[in-house]
Amino acid sequence: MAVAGLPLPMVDIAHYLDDCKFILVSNREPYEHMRGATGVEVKQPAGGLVSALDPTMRRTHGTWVAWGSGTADRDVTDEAGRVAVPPDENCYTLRRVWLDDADVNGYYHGFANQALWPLCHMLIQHFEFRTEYWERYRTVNLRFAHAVADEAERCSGRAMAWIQDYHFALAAEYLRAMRPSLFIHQFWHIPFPPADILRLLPDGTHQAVLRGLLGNDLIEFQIDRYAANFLDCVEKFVPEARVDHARQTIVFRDRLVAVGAFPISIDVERFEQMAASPESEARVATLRDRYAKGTRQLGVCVDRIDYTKGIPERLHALETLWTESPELRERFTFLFVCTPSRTDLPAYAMLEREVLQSVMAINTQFGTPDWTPIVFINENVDSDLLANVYRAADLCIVSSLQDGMNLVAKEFVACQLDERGALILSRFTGSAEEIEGAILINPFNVDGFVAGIRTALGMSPEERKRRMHRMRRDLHNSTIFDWLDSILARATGIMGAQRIAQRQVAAV
Ligand code: GDG
Repeated sequence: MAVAGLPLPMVDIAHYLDDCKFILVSNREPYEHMRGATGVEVKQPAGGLVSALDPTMRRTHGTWVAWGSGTADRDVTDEAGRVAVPPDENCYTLRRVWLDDADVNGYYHGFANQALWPLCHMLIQHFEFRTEYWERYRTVNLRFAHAVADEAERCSGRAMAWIQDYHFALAAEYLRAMRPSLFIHQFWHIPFPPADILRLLPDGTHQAVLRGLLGNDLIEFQIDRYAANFLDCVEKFVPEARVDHARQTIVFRDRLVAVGAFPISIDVERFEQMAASPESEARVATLRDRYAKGTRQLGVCVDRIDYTKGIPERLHALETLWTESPELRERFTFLFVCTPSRTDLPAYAMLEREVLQSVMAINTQFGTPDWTPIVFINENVDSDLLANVYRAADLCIVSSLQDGMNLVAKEFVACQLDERGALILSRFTGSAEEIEGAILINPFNVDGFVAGIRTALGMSPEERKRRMHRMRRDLHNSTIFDWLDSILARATGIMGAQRIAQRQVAAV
């Protein structure tokens, strides 16, 4: 993957940061050094966050702290785990934190992905708590906090740390103890559960998670409902905290912690460009010729194979549709892009097997010598191909059982340059609260789900165009750069207010 030639950032972060050093913290690193056949190769993991934040980081000359997961990562860093990136351009510092197998197993696969992930998505049948995982999670969060504190120490002036996600629920509190005046904020990408779910974590642990997050000055959630759940949990489980629901603030250990909703989005122009390229036009024409000629229609979906995404529910709805409406056989084909994910965890490996079996059973039951109902791509495909698939489709289904936001819905809208497609979207995604014009479904209600697909299939081209046009217009007003801009505006606003308050105290 390319490491150079990324677009310039559309948010001038320097304008916000003034002389303040920016320290970003995430589990995944923006550049991985890998041992390859021809020596060390540098890879940039695909994904919205890295492609939005890397150009931004280039402007800040700050530091990105992340797990050094590449096979050659240690070969290129100094003793503190630091390396200048992007390679040959040296715009900012990547500070790698080293994790051994037991750390990865306990902190990442264990507590983050087997306890917090299912709990936050309210899919408690997958929830597994082990004390050993929790201990590792604490140790690794502490290690990250030390790395950030060290980075803050290295600069003479002020610094701001921005932590990403549920891998680091405890880091802010540890960091606060090390650097009391550091400005710390955190974006929580996944849902935040109601109190009755959070308390399934053992006594002491759910309170620790909340107190950990309260080490921040600002906690950003995707939508208001998750922010409200967090405030509610703090009120119930952290008796020393004072919660103001109307202002979305908490007074904790004599500090004010702000909470808010900042819905994440995508780099809309990047997706549009991918969907508009000459190669894309050709691929879209091929896809339509093969699957959507004349009155035939093509449905698509794109997911990591994860139990939160409602993949078996989607298969069940399609099976029901083709059973109840034989006339749709050979007239409606569905393309699944299903990327293997977290395959080290038994629940994920099992889900992948289950999905493959269902696809085979459906194709055997309804398929004919000339028609395969489900075309299944079971690998990570490049983002250009994704853009072509989104553009070629007559409809896209996102059927998550719970989802913090869901970027696939927004990517589909961005790539619909011909405005021909309908979006079928689970009510239980953050996106459903933002996108107006989708056909909303409840993935747990198979009949309603099937009715949603029928509505999409039967919708007139004019109505689809009208809806898609509106969704595209709204998306243009809410890109990943708007997201970044609103977070930084809020964070620096709070920082400024804190400085004024400190000066007033000093003057008394
Ligand atoms: C978490 C939250 C929140 C998928 N397959 C391929 C591929 N993808 C890309 C998609 C999309 C991304 O992966 C998936 O994003 P989602 O938003 O659907 O979900 P999570 O990974 O669960 O992310 C979620 C998000 O964080 C951001 O805050 O929206 O709610 O769960 O971008 O396009 N990309 C490529 N090949 C694939 O095969 N290139």
